[in-house]
Amino acid sequence: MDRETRLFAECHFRRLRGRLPSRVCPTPDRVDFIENPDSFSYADFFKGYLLPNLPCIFSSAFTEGWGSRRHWVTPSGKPDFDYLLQNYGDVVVPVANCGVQEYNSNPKEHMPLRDYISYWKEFIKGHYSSPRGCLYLKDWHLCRDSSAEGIFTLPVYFSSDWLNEYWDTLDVDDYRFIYMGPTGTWSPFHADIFRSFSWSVNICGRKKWYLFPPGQEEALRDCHGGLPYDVTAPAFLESCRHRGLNHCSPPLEVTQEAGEMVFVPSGWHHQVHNMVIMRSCSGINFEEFYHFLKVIAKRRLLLAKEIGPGEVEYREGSRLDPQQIIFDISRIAEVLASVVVNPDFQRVDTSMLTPQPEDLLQQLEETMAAMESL
Ligand SMILES: O=C(O)CCC(=O)C(=O)O
Ligand SMILES: [Fe+2]
Repeated sequence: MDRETRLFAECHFRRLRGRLPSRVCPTPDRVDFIENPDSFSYADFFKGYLLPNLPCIFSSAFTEGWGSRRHWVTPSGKPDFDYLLQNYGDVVVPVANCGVQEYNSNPKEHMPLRDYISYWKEFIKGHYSSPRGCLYLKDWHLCRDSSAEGIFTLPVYFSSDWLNEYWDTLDVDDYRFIYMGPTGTWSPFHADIFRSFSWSVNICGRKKWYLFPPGQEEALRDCHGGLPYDVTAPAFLESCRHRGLNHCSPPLEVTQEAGEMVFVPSGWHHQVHNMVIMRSCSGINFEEFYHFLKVIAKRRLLLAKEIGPGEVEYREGSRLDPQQIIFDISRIAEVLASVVVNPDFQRVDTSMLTPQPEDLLQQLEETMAAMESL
């Protein structure tokens, strides 16, 4: 991130500060397609999509060098079952049954990848149906459980990824998931954890996304306040018509082709259908949220201390530049400041928290002040 971009972003957030947060965002007319990696900088993404919180699709040129794209797909664009079996056949993976609704999600079971692939082959042979239902391999933490060396390369646009950095630091979890499944598998309507933004790449096959800007989900609630499970279900569409829900504009529909990367901005609800086939993606209570912020804050404060001329070395060869560090510190400070004054957080017993949230906030603010001139 360059200095001008950071100042631009800080100005953007200063302007937002006085505004009401619950404003319903209008649905944009279209989703931009970003063709060429050479002419699309970090600042372009940051100013054009991340800050305005708008989705976009990156062309397959952005994921050209990925090992998964090379090894996991046959020349005819189908998943390479033999390669997957040879390399991951014994790995136990989570599998959801898309045909069974459990609250607003699907029940999950676990099985070795080998069994899932057998099911998949049977499903294809059975003309895309099976007595076992429609099973979707979801949320497989391949990167956490085994070496994912070369499978993907973190796009520069997502290099300051707080959620994954948090879990990597704790060495417990991550938000990097693989999904794979036959045509017909799908993910019900939801928004991502903590209203985080996410990005996701199709290794092969085609996905259809239904995207709803933040706030629009409110108009979709039923009489009990529940959010829909399937926004494409005829009964749901009929109930919308019945209730005269024309103040809720239809979702943005996006088709994601093989190799393409979708950016899902913060707080956007979405539903996803596999039209042809597989993907890999990146992506608590108040106490845990504080812990999460603290871990990232400490890491940024440490990096801030080291800022000298040029770039700062950062985890396994990827780098965070000084402007990104300063920007992250100011964002963490702002989020923490709003956590500290939140009435729900004030009900939490914070006496055991170290450092005390107010002290951490002060440290962040002092560091920001000391770095103002950079
Ligand atoms: O691909 C899917 O089925 C779900 C993707 C999703 O919800 C996400 O990446 O946030
Ligand atoms: Fe999602």
